[in-house]
Amino acid sequence: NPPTPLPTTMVFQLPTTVSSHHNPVLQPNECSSTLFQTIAAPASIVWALVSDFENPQRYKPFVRSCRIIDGQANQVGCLRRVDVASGLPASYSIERLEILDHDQRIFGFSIVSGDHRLSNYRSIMSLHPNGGDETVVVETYVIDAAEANTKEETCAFVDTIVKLNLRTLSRVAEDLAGKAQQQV
Ligand code: A8S
Repeated sequence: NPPTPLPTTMVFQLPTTVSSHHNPVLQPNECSSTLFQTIAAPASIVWALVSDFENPQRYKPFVRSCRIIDGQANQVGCLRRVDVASGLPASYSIERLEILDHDQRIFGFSIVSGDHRLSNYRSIMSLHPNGGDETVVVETYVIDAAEANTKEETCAFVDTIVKLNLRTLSRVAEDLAGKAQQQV
């Protein structure tokens, strides 16, 4: 299933500690979007992929390689350098791990620099077991509208990337879950 906009009713069913991450207060120059993806795999499998800050290429198809350039991997505050595929309007991005909550399964990172035009980007993902070994992933990002672009254009560009990442996450996690079942 393709990622779809989050029905607002669902935000209010999340615990307040989680839903606050998906209801950001925006500055006038900022835009935001929340997307969700249902995945036919247990949250433990999805979380293993999402929380692996050092290896975004496991589910982000544009990422060519990634390495930790400052701090300890998977410690809040560490920085990664992500090199992306050619043909994109950028070649690399420097990103900071902001939140890694293994109990509530909340992951957050921000983009601190790079040769792209994404300014002040930050993203929060939360995972929600949905019964029957299904997981709902909710991702909210906030970004400054690029100088030459409208908020709509900026969000349309980012939405395209995030939706593709979520779809790929779904496929990879479902593949892993299928393999895990075959071993039993
Ligand atoms: C993510 C989200 C985004 C990544 C963007 C928005 C990026 O990696 C790509 C193209 C760009 O122009 C910017 O979760 C940047 O990774 C694919 C290099 C940052």
